[in-house]
Amino acid sequence: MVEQEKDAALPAKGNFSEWYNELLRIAEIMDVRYPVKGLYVWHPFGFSIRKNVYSIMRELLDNDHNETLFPLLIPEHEFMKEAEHIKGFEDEVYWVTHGGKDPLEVNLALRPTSETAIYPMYKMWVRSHADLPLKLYQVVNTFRYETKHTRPLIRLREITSFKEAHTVHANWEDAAEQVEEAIRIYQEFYRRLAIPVLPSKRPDWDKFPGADYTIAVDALMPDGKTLQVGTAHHLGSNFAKTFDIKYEDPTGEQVYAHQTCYGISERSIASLVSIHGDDKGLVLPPEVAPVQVVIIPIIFKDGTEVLKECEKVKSTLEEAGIRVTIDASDRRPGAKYYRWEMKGVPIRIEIGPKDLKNNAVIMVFRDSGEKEQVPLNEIKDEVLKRFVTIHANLLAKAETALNNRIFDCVTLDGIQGKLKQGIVRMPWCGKKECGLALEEEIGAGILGIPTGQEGEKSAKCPLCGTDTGTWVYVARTY
Ligand code: A5A
Ligand code: ZN
Repeated sequence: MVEQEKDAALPAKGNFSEWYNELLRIAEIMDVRYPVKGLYVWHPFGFSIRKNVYSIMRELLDNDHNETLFPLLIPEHEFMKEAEHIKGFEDEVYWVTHGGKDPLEVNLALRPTSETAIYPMYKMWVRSHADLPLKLYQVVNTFRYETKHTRPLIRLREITSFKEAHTVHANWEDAAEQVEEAIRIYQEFYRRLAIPVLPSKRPDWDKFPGADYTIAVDALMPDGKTLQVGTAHHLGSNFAKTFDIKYEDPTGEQVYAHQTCYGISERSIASLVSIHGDDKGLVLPPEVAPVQVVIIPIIFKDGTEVLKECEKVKSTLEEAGIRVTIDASDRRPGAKYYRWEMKGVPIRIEIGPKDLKNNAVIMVFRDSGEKEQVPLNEIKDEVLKRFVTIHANLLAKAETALNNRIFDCVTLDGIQGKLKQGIVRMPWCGKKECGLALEEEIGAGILGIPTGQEGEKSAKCPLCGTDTGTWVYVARTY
């Protein structure tokens, strides 16, 4: 191995935690050396993945939401208005108390989320039923003084890529429909990332502070723990009453609005790199790969002809909107393969003198490792066709991995054994005591009730023995 390669050796993915940290470093996604706990730096390559991922989110939302941008600082008196919300967040807020040496007249919270920044403005913006529904979103940084173990992209104190949508509706039912729509949008978003997610209704004690209820989507990480990668909250008229958000209905009466909010963060990228990556590094679905095709010239003596052909192939692909790089550095081909495999480039094209004689190139696919000879005049079509199948393969593989790791269990012993491997589905009577006792006894919590559940077979809650038709997901969580 050349020096460079040894430096960059990645631990096997079986050792997930180490693999994850090293992958973020070697593939140049995040630099974790910033000297504040829970704050990390995006490398340009990682940021480029982020850009592609978030443009999918924007595309899905821009359909019928508008993008906006609110201030980072929230005055204390606004932040302190909604009692439940305060209770949920007060231990997590960073406060700005000084301007230079002067104490501020009003302390300012760094937003941990933006309800209390946005809703005082909604009070002024919402006047009539004709203003509804109002659907805005923003992509911002938020700050949470997290006390659990911080990890890059997973648990941050500065969440740098917080997409939060805030909607206002005429009544409770419309808001409930919007929560369902939000979950559909998140499922589509994750489908585009080739990640299957499980939507479930959180138990009451785990809902968003100030909400009527919360639906979350979870992804299964390679170590069998789940990661909550998105949430949608029905806020009822709780915030509307606190912030006095009313509208005039068609009969001229002033009525409180109903609201929802829903958010995702760079956890989406944590799940993306974790679920698809392998022992060689990143594996990216083509749509979000910063480099979609890398061309490696195989040069022996005079490389003029080969390089000319590489440029030609590059232009052809670029004309079709494909992101292409030629690696013409003087590294050995093996070192180049290694490098671009680490970066998750979906397709590698090798072009050498022998290939030119055959009027063909060699294509190698990152997801399967498969090789194929492709005639020069078919390269573009083949690449576009393969992008579709690569995405489908990644999704199918992730779906199989998920389905193989969901286990139905009806006894505490059974649950404990299976939790090491993945997610358990168990009957639950619905009582909080049983939910909390479960956490106590086996150290894993109820994720929630799968959405759309009906007609399940009846079974006994393993904690209290009550018969129930409700089954919940239980998992070890990040
Ligand atoms: N205003 C609503 C949308 C809200 O704040 N919801 S939330 O608290 O549930 O956060 C939305 C999503 O952000 C979560 O589902 C989770 O995926 C992500 N998230 C929350 N805290 C995070 C943290 N400390 N680091 C990274 N992501 C986080
Ligand atoms: Zn019970």
